[in-house]
Amino acid sequence: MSAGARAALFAVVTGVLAGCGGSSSSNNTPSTPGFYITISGMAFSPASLAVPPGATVTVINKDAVPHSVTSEATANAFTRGAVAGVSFDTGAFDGQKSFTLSASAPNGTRIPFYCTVHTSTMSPPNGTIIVDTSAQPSAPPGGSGGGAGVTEWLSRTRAAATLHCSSASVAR
Ligand SMILES: [Cu+2]
Repeated sequence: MSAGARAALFAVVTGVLAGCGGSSSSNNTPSTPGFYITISGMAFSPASLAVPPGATVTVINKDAVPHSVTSEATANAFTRGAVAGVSFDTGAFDGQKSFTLSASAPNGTRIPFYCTVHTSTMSPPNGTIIVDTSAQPSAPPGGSGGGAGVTEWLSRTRAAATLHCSSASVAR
């Protein structure tokens, strides 16, 4: 997505949400743009993600078994490690877990990560976090087993906001 399209999308979403004083979510599915890694079917998606220093990455485990997102010094090392002093580790978890990238992470650093539970049996076995000061958040992954398109996500957001507004006005 171009920066322009992204800015436009943000403006639309902000407008939709601002229309009735924000929106609340009743389930665990993330609803705001951010930095997401989904693990589903023993696979990391995306395999490489650009993240600005200091940003929080949310990892969503859709499998019935625990996984982790753990930094390593080199791909296929399968031991906890750091690159340029930057490390992270969700620990093995079910559901959802977040970690925050160091605010001092040097731009351009590429940090491989793996799953401590499944190591080489993951697909791919290693992912990569790329420190990028210009990286922008993306729409949250949605639906089952794959990322929903931004358009679908936007229409869901809009529907939720509309529902929220109309039920609020009925209550008055
Ligand atoms: Cu795993």
